Amino acid sequence: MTQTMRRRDFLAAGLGLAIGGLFVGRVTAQAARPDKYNVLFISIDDLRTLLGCYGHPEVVSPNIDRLAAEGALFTETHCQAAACAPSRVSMMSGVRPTTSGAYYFVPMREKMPEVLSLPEHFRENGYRTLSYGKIYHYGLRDDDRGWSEHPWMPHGQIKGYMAPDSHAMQQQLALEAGEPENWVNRNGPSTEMADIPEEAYPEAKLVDRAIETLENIGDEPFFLGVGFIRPHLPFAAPKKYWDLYERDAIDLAENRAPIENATDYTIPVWWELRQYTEAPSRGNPPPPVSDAMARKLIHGYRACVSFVDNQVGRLLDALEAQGLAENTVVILWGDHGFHLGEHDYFAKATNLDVATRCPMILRTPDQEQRGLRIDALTELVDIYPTLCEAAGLETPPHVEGLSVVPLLAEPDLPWKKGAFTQYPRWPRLDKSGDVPLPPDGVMGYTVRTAEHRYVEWVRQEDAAVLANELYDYAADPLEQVNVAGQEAYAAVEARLSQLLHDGWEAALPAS
Ligand SMILES: [Ca+2]
Repeated sequence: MTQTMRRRDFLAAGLGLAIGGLFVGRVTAQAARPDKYNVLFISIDDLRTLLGCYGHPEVVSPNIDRLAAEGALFTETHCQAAACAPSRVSMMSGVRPTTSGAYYFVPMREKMPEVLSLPEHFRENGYRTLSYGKIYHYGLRDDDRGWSEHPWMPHGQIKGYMAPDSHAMQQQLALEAGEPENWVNRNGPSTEMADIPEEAYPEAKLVDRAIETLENIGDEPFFLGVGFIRPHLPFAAPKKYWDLYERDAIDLAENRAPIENATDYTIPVWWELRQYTEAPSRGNPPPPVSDAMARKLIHGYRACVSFVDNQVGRLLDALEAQGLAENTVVILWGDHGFHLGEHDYFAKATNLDVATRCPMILRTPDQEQRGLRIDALTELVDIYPTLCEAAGLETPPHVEGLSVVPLLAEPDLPWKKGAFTQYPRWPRLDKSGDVPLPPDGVMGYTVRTAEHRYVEWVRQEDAAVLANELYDYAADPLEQVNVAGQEAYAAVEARLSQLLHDGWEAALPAS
Protein backbone atom coordinates (compact mmCIF):
# COMPACT_ATOMS: atom_id res chain seq x y z
CA MET A 1 0.00 0.00 0.00
CA THR A 2 1.43 3.39 -0.89
CA GLN A 3 1.67 6.19 1.58
CA THR A 4 -0.70 8.31 -0.52
CA MET A 5 -3.37 5.64 -0.32
CA ARG A 6 -2.85 5.33 3.38
CA ARG A 7 -3.17 9.05 3.81
CA ARG A 8 -6.39 9.05 1.81
CA ASP A 9 -7.78 6.21 3.89
CA PHE A 10 -6.98 8.07 7.05
CA LEU A 11 -8.40 11.30 5.73
CA ALA A 12 -11.63 9.52 4.83
CA ALA A 13 -11.77 7.82 8.20
CA GLY A 14 -10.93 10.98 10.06
CA LEU A 15 -13.23 13.42 8.26
CA GLY A 16 -15.62 13.64 11.16
CA LEU A 17 -12.89 14.27 13.69
CA ALA A 18 -11.77 17.73 14.56
CA ILE A 19 -8.05 18.41 14.47
CA GLY A 20 -6.66 17.61 17.87
CA GLY A 21 -9.41 15.08 18.44
CA LEU A 22 -7.60 12.36 16.57
CA PHE A 23 -5.58 11.29 19.54
CA VAL A 24 -8.06 11.77 22.34
CA GLY A 25 -8.86 8.55 24.11
CA ARG A 26 -8.44 5.37 22.17
CA VAL A 27 -7.51 5.52 18.54
CA THR A 28 -10.73 5.50 16.58
CA ALA A 29 -9.53 5.46 13.00
CA GLN A 30 -7.94 2.03 12.78
CA ALA A 31 -6.60 1.33 9.34
CA ALA A 32 -4.30 -1.50 8.38
CA ARG A 33 -0.87 -0.85 9.80
CA PRO A 34 1.54 0.23 7.07
CA ASP A 35 4.85 -1.57 6.75
CA LYS A 36 6.76 1.46 7.87
CA TYR A 37 5.79 4.56 9.74
CA ASN A 38 7.47 7.91 9.23
CA VAL A 39 9.48 9.47 12.03
CA LEU A 40 9.40 13.09 13.15
CA PHE A 41 12.40 13.51 15.40
CA ILE A 42 12.33 16.73 17.44
CA SER A 43 15.42 17.59 19.41
CA ILE A 44 15.45 20.57 21.79
CA ASP A 45 18.84 21.62 23.07
CA ASP A 46 19.41 21.91 26.82
CA LEU A 47 15.71 21.44 27.51
CA ARG A 48 15.17 20.20 31.03
CA THR A 49 11.79 18.88 32.18
CA LEU A 50 10.65 22.42 32.92
CA LEU A 51 7.40 22.13 31.00
CA GLY A 52 3.72 22.29 31.86
CA CYS A 53 3.26 18.60 31.15
CA TYR A 54 6.06 17.73 33.57
CA GLY A 55 4.24 19.43 36.43
CA HIS A 56 5.43 23.01 35.92
CA PRO A 57 2.31 25.07 35.19
CA GLU A 58 4.40 28.22 35.57
CA VAL A 59 5.98 27.44 32.19
CA VAL A 60 3.92 28.11 29.06
CA SER A 61 4.30 25.06 26.83
CA PRO A 62 0.84 24.25 25.40
CA ASN A 63 2.10 22.52 22.27
CA ILE A 64 4.53 20.13 23.90
CA ASP A 65 1.83 19.53 26.51
CA ARG A 66 -0.55 18.61 23.69
CA LEU A 67 1.93 16.12 22.28
CA ALA A 68 2.24 14.56 25.75
CA ALA A 69 -1.55 14.40 26.07
CA GLU A 70 -1.70 12.50 22.78
CA GLY A 71 1.29 10.30 23.43
CA ALA A 72 3.42 9.13 26.33
CA LEU A 73 5.52 11.24 28.65
CA PHE A 74 8.51 9.63 30.35
CA THR A 75 9.35 11.09 33.74
CA GLU A 76 12.63 9.27 34.37
CA THR A 77 14.62 9.51 31.16
CA HIS A 78 18.31 10.12 31.75
CA CYS A 79 21.02 11.08 29.29
CA GLN A 80 24.25 9.10 29.07
CA ALA A 81 26.41 12.22 29.36
CA ALA A 82 25.19 15.65 30.42
CA ALA A 83 26.61 17.71 27.57
CA CYS A 84 25.49 18.26 23.98
CA ALA A 85 28.03 16.34 21.92
CA PRO A 86 28.49 13.13 23.94
CA SER A 87 24.79 12.85 24.73
CA ARG A 88 23.87 13.16 21.08
CA VAL A 89 26.60 10.84 19.84
CA SER A 90 25.39 8.16 22.25
CA MET A 91 21.74 8.60 21.32
CA MET A 92 22.37 8.72 17.56
CA SER A 93 24.76 5.76 17.56
CA GLY A 94 22.93 3.65 20.13
CA VAL A 95 26.27 3.18 21.88
CA ARG A 96 27.02 4.32 25.41
CA PRO A 97 30.02 6.56 26.11
CA THR A 98 31.40 3.85 28.37
CA THR A 99 31.68 1.62 25.29
CA SER A 100 32.66 4.16 22.64
CA GLY A 101 34.88 6.50 24.63
CA ALA A 102 32.87 9.42 23.19
CA TYR A 103 32.29 11.07 26.56
CA TYR A 104 33.45 14.55 25.56
CA PHE A 105 33.31 16.82 22.56
CA VAL A 106 34.41 14.49 19.78
CA PRO A 107 32.63 13.78 16.51
CA MET A 108 30.88 10.42 16.36
CA ARG A 109 33.04 9.10 13.49
CA GLU A 110 36.26 9.80 15.36
CA LYS A 111 35.34 7.16 17.93
CA MET A 112 33.03 4.97 15.84
CA PRO A 113 34.00 5.21 12.16
CA GLU A 114 31.76 2.35 11.09
CA VAL A 115 28.84 2.50 13.47
CA LEU A 116 25.40 2.25 11.88
CA SER A 117 23.77 5.43 13.12
CA LEU A 118 20.05 5.78 13.72
CA PRO A 119 19.31 7.82 10.58
CA GLU A 120 21.70 5.70 8.51
CA HIS A 121 19.74 2.61 9.51
CA PHE A 122 16.51 4.25 8.41
CA ARG A 123 18.13 5.42 5.21
CA GLU A 124 19.28 1.89 4.42
CA ASN A 125 15.70 0.78 4.94
CA GLY A 126 14.37 3.01 2.22
CA TYR A 127 13.64 6.14 4.19
CA ARG A 128 14.36 9.67 3.08
CA THR A 129 16.35 10.94 6.05
CA LEU A 130 16.73 14.67 6.66
CA SER A 131 18.67 16.67 9.23
CA TYR A 132 17.53 20.23 9.85
CA GLY A 133 19.11 22.28 12.62
CA LYS A 134 21.03 20.87 15.57
CA ILE A 135 20.84 17.10 15.51
CA TYR A 136 24.42 16.26 16.32
CA HIS A 137 26.46 18.93 18.08
CA TYR A 138 26.69 21.74 15.53
CA GLY A 139 30.28 22.59 16.35
CA LEU A 140 31.29 19.11 15.27
CA ARG A 141 29.20 19.12 12.15
CA ASP A 142 26.63 16.55 11.40
CA ASP A 143 27.21 13.12 9.90
CA ASP A 144 26.55 13.12 6.16
CA ARG A 145 26.44 9.34 5.96
CA GLY A 146 23.13 9.16 7.79
CA TRP A 147 21.21 11.54 5.63
CA SER A 148 19.69 11.56 2.17
CA GLU A 149 20.68 15.21 1.79
CA HIS A 150 23.48 17.28 3.25
CA PRO A 151 22.36 18.44 6.73
CA TRP A 152 20.76 21.86 6.68
CA MET A 153 21.07 24.67 9.19
CA PRO A 154 18.99 27.84 9.17
CA HIS A 155 21.04 30.84 8.17
CA GLY A 156 21.72 33.65 10.55
CA GLN A 157 23.36 33.88 13.90
CA ILE A 158 24.43 30.50 15.19
CA LYS A 159 24.56 32.13 18.61
CA GLY A 160 20.94 33.19 18.26
CA TYR A 161 21.42 36.93 18.72
CA MET A 162 19.05 39.06 16.72
CA ALA A 163 19.41 42.53 18.27
CA PRO A 164 21.86 45.14 16.90
CA ASP A 165 23.13 45.82 20.45
CA SER A 166 24.12 42.17 20.87
CA HIS A 167 25.85 42.18 17.50
CA ALA A 168 27.76 45.32 18.44
CA MET A 169 28.91 43.65 21.64
CA GLN A 170 30.01 40.54 19.74
CA GLN A 171 31.96 42.73 17.33
CA GLN A 172 33.61 44.61 20.18
CA LEU A 173 34.63 41.37 21.93
CA ALA A 174 35.94 39.92 18.68
CA LEU A 175 38.00 43.06 18.11
CA GLU A 176 39.45 42.85 21.62
CA ALA A 177 40.32 39.20 21.01
CA GLY A 178 42.09 40.08 17.76
CA GLU A 179 39.58 38.13 15.67
CA PRO A 180 37.30 40.82 14.26
CA GLU A 181 36.32 38.73 11.24
CA ASN A 182 34.99 35.94 13.47
CA TRP A 183 32.55 38.07 15.45
CA VAL A 184 29.44 36.02 14.69
CA ASN A 185 30.85 33.13 16.71
CA ARG A 186 31.54 35.23 19.81
CA ASN A 187 29.45 34.83 22.91
CA GLY A 188 27.93 38.14 23.97
CA PRO A 189 25.23 38.71 26.60
CA SER A 190 23.72 35.65 28.27
CA THR A 191 20.18 36.81 27.48
CA GLU A 192 18.52 38.84 24.76
CA MET A 193 15.00 40.21 24.63
CA ALA A 194 14.41 41.68 21.20
CA ASP A 195 11.23 43.21 19.85
CA ILE A 196 11.73 41.46 16.55
CA PRO A 197 9.12 39.32 14.76
CA GLU A 198 9.66 35.68 15.55
CA GLU A 199 9.55 34.81 11.87
CA ALA A 200 13.03 36.31 11.56
CA TYR A 201 14.58 33.90 14.08
CA PRO A 202 16.48 30.76 13.01
CA GLU A 203 14.08 28.54 14.99
CA ALA A 204 11.14 29.79 12.93
CA LYS A 205 13.08 29.39 9.68
CA LEU A 206 13.89 25.86 10.69
CA VAL A 207 10.20 25.07 10.99
CA ASP A 208 9.42 26.93 7.75
CA ARG A 209 11.79 24.57 5.99
CA ALA A 210 10.40 21.50 7.72
CA ILE A 211 6.83 22.48 6.83
CA GLU A 212 7.80 23.00 3.21
CA THR A 213 9.34 19.54 3.22
CA LEU A 214 6.25 17.95 4.75
CA GLU A 215 4.10 19.62 2.11
CA ASN A 216 6.17 18.09 -0.65
CA ILE A 217 7.32 14.82 0.85
CA GLY A 218 5.42 12.56 -1.51
CA ASP A 219 5.11 8.84 -0.86
CA GLU A 220 8.58 8.01 0.39
CA PRO A 221 8.74 7.13 4.09
CA PHE A 222 10.69 9.82 5.90
CA PHE A 223 12.81 10.35 8.99
CA LEU A 224 12.76 14.09 9.54
CA GLY A 225 15.11 15.43 12.22
CA VAL A 226 14.36 18.96 13.43
CA GLY A 227 16.81 20.24 16.02
CA PHE A 228 16.15 23.46 17.95
CA ILE A 229 19.15 25.22 19.49
CA ARG A 230 17.20 27.25 22.08
CA PRO A 231 16.93 27.10 25.08
CA HIS A 232 20.71 26.66 24.90
CA LEU A 233 22.56 29.78 26.04
CA PRO A 234 22.34 32.62 25.16
CA PHE A 235 18.70 32.85 26.18
CA ALA A 236 17.64 34.88 23.15
CA ALA A 237 13.92 34.98 22.41
CA PRO A 238 11.44 37.44 20.94
CA LYS A 239 10.01 39.91 23.44
CA LYS A 240 6.51 38.48 23.15
CA TYR A 241 7.72 35.30 24.87
CA TRP A 242 9.46 37.21 27.65
CA ASP A 243 6.15 39.03 28.12
CA LEU A 244 4.47 35.75 29.05
CA TYR A 245 6.23 35.90 32.42
CA GLU A 246 6.44 38.37 35.24
CA ARG A 247 10.00 38.44 36.46
CA ASP A 248 9.22 39.38 40.05
CA ALA A 249 6.97 36.33 40.34
CA ILE A 250 9.75 33.92 39.35
CA ASP A 251 10.82 31.69 42.21
CA LEU A 252 14.51 30.99 42.54
CA ALA A 253 15.71 27.41 42.99
CA GLU A 254 14.89 26.03 46.44
CA ASN A 255 18.25 24.30 46.68
CA ARG A 256 20.66 27.12 45.98
CA ALA A 257 22.90 26.20 48.88
CA PRO A 258 25.98 24.03 48.33
CA ILE A 259 25.43 20.29 48.73
CA GLU A 260 26.25 19.09 52.21
CA ASN A 261 29.26 16.77 52.05
CA ALA A 262 29.76 17.46 48.33
CA THR A 263 32.90 16.05 46.74
CA ASP A 264 35.53 18.16 45.00
CA TYR A 265 34.06 16.99 41.70
CA THR A 266 30.31 17.32 42.25
CA ILE A 267 29.86 20.84 40.93
CA PRO A 268 32.45 21.87 38.34
CA VAL A 269 34.07 25.20 37.78
CA TRP A 270 31.79 27.06 35.43
CA TRP A 271 32.82 26.70 31.89
CA GLU A 272 29.72 27.88 30.11
CA LEU A 273 27.74 30.73 31.62
CA ARG A 274 30.87 32.65 32.40
CA GLN A 275 31.75 32.81 28.73
CA TYR A 276 28.97 35.38 28.51
CA THR A 277 29.39 39.02 29.38
CA GLU A 278 26.82 39.31 32.14
CA ALA A 279 28.07 36.36 34.16
CA PRO A 280 30.13 36.96 37.29
CA SER A 281 33.83 37.51 36.75
CA ARG A 282 36.12 34.55 36.82
CA GLY A 283 37.44 32.79 39.84
CA ASN A 284 37.55 29.35 41.28
CA PRO A 285 34.92 29.14 42.57
CA PRO A 286 33.35 32.06 40.72
CA PRO A 287 31.33 34.54 42.76
CA PRO A 288 27.64 33.70 43.14
CA VAL A 289 25.04 34.94 40.71
CA SER A 290 22.92 37.71 42.20
CA ASP A 291 19.21 37.12 42.78
CA ALA A 292 18.38 39.66 40.08
CA MET A 293 20.65 37.93 37.58
CA ALA A 294 19.28 34.51 38.54
CA ARG A 295 15.73 35.72 37.92
CA LYS A 296 16.77 37.18 34.59
CA LEU A 297 18.36 33.89 33.52
CA ILE A 298 15.35 31.82 34.54
CA HIS A 299 13.09 34.33 32.81
CA GLY A 300 15.16 34.05 29.64
CA TYR A 301 15.19 30.27 29.77
CA ARG A 302 11.41 30.15 30.11
CA ALA A 303 10.99 32.64 27.26
CA CYS A 304 13.13 30.41 25.03
CA VAL A 305 11.14 27.31 26.02
CA SER A 306 7.84 29.01 25.17
CA PHE A 307 9.26 30.30 21.91
CA VAL A 308 10.42 26.85 20.86
CA ASP A 309 7.14 25.35 22.08
CA ASN A 310 5.30 27.55 19.62
CA GLN A 311 7.55 26.31 16.82
CA VAL A 312 6.87 22.72 17.85
CA GLY A 313 3.18 23.52 17.59
CA ARG A 314 3.61 24.77 14.03
CA LEU A 315 5.42 21.56 13.15
CA LEU A 316 2.77 19.29 14.68
CA ASP A 317 0.02 21.30 12.99
CA ALA A 318 1.74 20.86 9.63
CA LEU A 319 2.00 17.12 10.19
CA GLU A 320 -1.75 16.97 10.79
CA ALA A 321 -2.58 19.31 7.93
CA GLN A 322 -0.73 17.00 5.54
CA GLY A 323 -2.58 13.95 6.84
CA LEU A 324 0.68 12.52 8.13
CA ALA A 325 0.01 12.48 11.86
CA GLU A 326 -1.63 9.08 11.70
CA ASN A 327 1.30 7.30 10.13
CA THR A 328 4.16 9.15 11.75
CA VAL A 329 5.94 8.34 14.98
CA VAL A 330 6.85 11.54 16.85
CA ILE A 331 9.64 11.70 19.40
CA LEU A 332 10.53 14.87 21.28
CA TRP A 333 13.57 14.86 23.52
CA GLY A 334 16.12 17.10 25.20
CA ASP A 335 19.78 16.13 25.24
CA HIS A 336 20.31 16.70 29.00
CA GLY A 337 19.06 18.80 31.88
CA PHE A 338 20.35 22.17 33.04
CA HIS A 339 20.98 23.77 36.41
CA LEU A 340 19.11 27.04 36.77
CA GLY A 341 20.61 28.03 40.10
CA GLU A 342 20.42 24.64 41.79
CA HIS A 343 23.49 24.51 44.05
CA ASP A 344 24.26 28.00 42.80
CA TYR A 345 25.18 26.64 39.40
CA PHE A 346 23.93 27.62 35.96
CA ALA A 347 24.96 25.04 33.41
CA LYS A 348 24.99 21.32 32.64
CA ALA A 349 27.83 18.80 32.93
CA THR A 350 27.11 17.45 36.39
CA ASN A 351 26.16 13.93 37.37
CA LEU A 352 23.13 15.09 39.35
CA ASP A 353 19.48 14.57 38.48
CA VAL A 354 18.96 18.15 37.44
CA ALA A 355 21.53 17.66 34.66
CA THR A 356 20.87 14.04 33.68
CA ARG A 357 17.07 13.99 33.52
CA CYS A 358 15.68 14.83 30.08
CA PRO A 359 12.22 15.26 28.66
CA MET A 360 11.19 12.42 26.39
CA ILE A 361 7.76 12.31 24.79
CA LEU A 362 6.73 9.65 22.31
CA ARG A 363 3.59 9.47 20.21
CA THR A 364 3.03 6.45 18.02
CA PRO A 365 0.14 5.71 15.68
CA ASP A 366 -0.25 2.27 17.24
CA GLN A 367 -0.48 3.15 20.92
CA GLU A 368 -3.92 2.53 22.32
CA GLN A 369 -3.62 4.53 25.52
CA ARG A 370 -3.04 8.26 25.14
CA GLY A 371 -1.73 10.74 27.67
CA LEU A 372 0.41 8.14 29.38
CA ARG A 373 2.80 9.14 32.12
CA ILE A 374 5.49 6.50 32.42
CA ASP A 375 7.77 6.47 35.46
CA ALA A 376 9.96 3.52 34.44
CA LEU A 377 13.69 4.30 34.28
CA THR A 378 14.59 5.02 30.67
CA GLU A 379 17.63 6.42 28.90
CA LEU A 380 18.26 8.46 25.77
CA VAL A 381 20.11 5.48 24.32
CA ASP A 382 16.67 3.82 24.25
CA ILE A 383 15.47 6.16 21.51
CA TYR A 384 17.28 4.26 18.74
CA PRO A 385 15.59 0.86 19.37
CA THR A 386 12.31 2.58 20.27
CA LEU A 387 12.08 4.30 16.92
CA CYS A 388 13.03 1.10 15.13
CA GLU A 389 10.28 -0.86 16.84
CA ALA A 390 7.67 1.89 16.61
CA ALA A 391 8.33 2.48 12.92
CA GLY A 392 8.58 -1.20 11.99
CA LEU A 393 12.33 -1.81 11.53
CA GLU A 394 14.62 -4.36 13.10
CA THR A 395 17.02 -2.96 15.68
CA PRO A 396 20.68 -3.55 14.81
CA PRO A 397 22.49 -5.77 17.32
CA HIS A 398 25.09 -3.19 18.35
CA VAL A 399 22.48 -0.96 20.01
CA GLU A 400 22.82 -0.67 23.79
CA GLY A 401 19.36 0.67 24.55
CA LEU A 402 16.01 -0.95 25.18
CA SER A 403 12.88 -0.13 23.19
CA VAL A 404 10.26 1.51 25.40
CA VAL A 405 7.42 0.47 23.09
CA PRO A 406 6.26 -2.37 25.42
CA LEU A 407 5.67 0.27 28.12
CA LEU A 408 3.04 1.95 25.93
CA ALA A 409 0.83 -1.10 26.36
CA GLU A 410 1.88 -1.90 29.94
CA PRO A 411 3.36 1.15 31.70
CA ASP A 412 3.93 -0.80 34.92
CA LEU A 413 6.02 -3.57 33.39
CA PRO A 414 9.06 -4.43 35.49
CA TRP A 415 11.79 -2.38 33.83
CA LYS A 416 15.42 -1.32 34.15
CA LYS A 417 17.01 -1.36 37.58
CA GLY A 418 19.19 1.62 36.77
CA ALA A 419 19.95 4.45 34.33
CA PHE A 420 23.62 5.14 33.65
CA THR A 421 25.39 8.41 33.02
CA GLN A 422 29.02 9.51 33.02
CA TYR A 423 30.71 12.86 32.89
CA PRO A 424 34.34 13.66 33.66
CA ARG A 425 36.33 16.37 35.37
CA TRP A 426 39.71 17.34 34.06
CA PRO A 427 42.55 18.75 36.12
CA ARG A 428 43.78 20.93 33.30
CA LEU A 429 41.87 23.69 31.58
CA ASP A 430 42.80 25.22 28.29
CA LYS A 431 44.24 28.68 28.13
CA SER A 432 40.86 30.38 28.11
CA GLY A 433 39.95 28.57 31.31
CA ASP A 434 36.71 27.49 29.74
CA VAL A 435 36.96 24.22 27.94
CA PRO A 436 38.11 21.07 29.66
CA LEU A 437 40.70 19.05 27.81
CA PRO A 438 40.56 15.28 27.52
CA PRO A 439 41.68 12.62 28.00
CA ASP A 440 43.24 12.47 31.45
CA GLY A 441 41.33 13.33 34.57
CA VAL A 442 38.61 11.94 36.77
CA MET A 443 35.53 10.23 35.43
CA GLY A 444 32.24 10.43 37.27
CA TYR A 445 30.19 7.27 36.76
CA THR A 446 26.67 7.33 38.08
CA VAL A 447 23.63 5.12 38.27
CA ARG A 448 20.11 6.35 39.02
CA THR A 449 17.60 3.93 40.49
CA ALA A 450 14.00 4.62 41.41
CA GLU A 451 15.07 5.65 44.92
CA HIS A 452 18.71 6.70 44.79
CA ARG A 453 21.60 8.05 42.83
CA TYR A 454 25.10 6.73 43.33
CA VAL A 455 28.24 8.32 41.85
CA GLU A 456 31.86 7.19 41.77
CA TRP A 457 34.68 9.52 40.77
CA VAL A 458 37.42 7.40 39.26
CA ARG A 459 40.93 8.55 38.42
CA GLN A 460 41.58 7.43 34.87
CA GLU A 461 45.27 6.63 35.15
CA ASP A 462 44.95 4.02 37.89
CA ALA A 463 41.18 3.43 38.30
CA ALA A 464 41.31 4.60 41.93
CA VAL A 465 37.95 5.72 43.32
CA LEU A 466 38.69 9.18 44.70
CA ALA A 467 35.24 10.06 46.00
CA ASN A 468 31.66 8.91 45.89
CA GLU A 469 28.17 10.28 46.33
CA LEU A 470 24.82 8.88 47.33
CA TYR A 471 21.49 10.69 47.26
CA ASP A 472 18.31 9.37 48.84
CA TYR A 473 15.42 10.88 46.91
CA ALA A 474 12.74 9.84 49.39
CA ALA A 475 14.42 11.88 52.11
CA ASP A 476 16.14 14.44 49.89
CA PRO A 477 14.43 15.03 46.54
CA LEU A 478 16.55 18.12 45.80
CA GLU A 479 19.95 16.47 46.21
CA GLN A 480 21.03 18.57 49.16
CA VAL A 481 22.94 15.98 51.16
CA ASN A 482 25.50 13.46 49.96
CA VAL A 483 24.93 10.55 52.36
CA ALA A 484 27.77 8.38 51.05
CA GLY A 485 29.82 7.09 53.92
CA GLN A 486 27.02 7.31 56.45
CA GLU A 487 26.62 4.10 58.38
CA ALA A 488 22.86 3.96 57.90
CA TYR A 489 23.40 3.84 54.14
CA ALA A 490 26.26 1.35 54.03
CA ALA A 491 24.13 -1.47 52.66
CA VAL A 492 22.50 0.74 50.01
CA GLU A 493 25.87 2.10 49.01
CA ALA A 494 27.32 -1.39 48.60
CA ARG A 495 24.34 -2.54 46.57
CA LEU A 496 24.45 0.47 44.25
CA SER A 497 28.19 0.26 43.80
CA GLN A 498 27.66 -3.31 42.66
CA LEU A 499 24.89 -2.20 40.27
CA LEU A 500 27.16 0.49 38.85
CA HIS A 501 30.02 -1.95 38.34
CA ASP A 502 27.79 -4.66 36.88
CA GLY A 503 26.73 -2.12 34.25
CA TRP A 504 23.76 -1.55 32.02
CA GLU A 505 23.25 -5.09 30.75
CA ALA A 506 22.81 -6.47 34.25
CA ALA A 507 20.26 -3.73 34.95
CA LEU A 508 17.97 -4.78 32.11
CA PRO A 509 14.62 -6.34 33.00
CA ALA A 510 14.48 -10.12 32.80
CA SER A 511 13.23 -11.03 29.34
CA1 LIG B 1 22.70 20.40 24.82
